[in-house]
Amino acid sequence: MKLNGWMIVVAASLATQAAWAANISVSDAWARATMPGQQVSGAYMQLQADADARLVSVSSPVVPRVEMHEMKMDGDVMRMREVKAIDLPKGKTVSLEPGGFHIMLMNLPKPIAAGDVIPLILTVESGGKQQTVEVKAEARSPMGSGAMPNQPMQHHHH
Ligand SMILES: [Cu+2]
Repeated sequence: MKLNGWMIVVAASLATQAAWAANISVSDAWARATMPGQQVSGAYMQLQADADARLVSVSSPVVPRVEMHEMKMDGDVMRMREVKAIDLPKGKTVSLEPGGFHIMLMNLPKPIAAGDVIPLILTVESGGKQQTVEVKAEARSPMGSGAMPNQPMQHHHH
């Protein structure tokens, strides 16, 4: 299946949508292709919920460890930290992007090549209930994006 840059993925579970479920739209999901030997990468997308919701966890069948991170400038150093949840306020487009909130793909067993499709399972909480949203993120080459400096990032876990 060929994925184009702009796509909408809606949870399969929404076919039997209960009254409480938030409708989650996901667009422009992509992951960063890696260099040989690089075991960490990032995934990015835009999310919109039609009810107040929170992204509470992300997993992937092909990535051993997935975390949600926030990147912020601390003085002149860019730092990342893990966050427990990312708020998805009703009707607002929330961007997971280089330099902000992002999904961290860790302990990668093999490199991610441009064009690879990384399946991600988002767990979203809304109205006290949880639902999952399946997203397919297509890998893009770091050369093509140029949005993140090609240097090691400092991770701070609290
Ligand atoms: Cu990170």
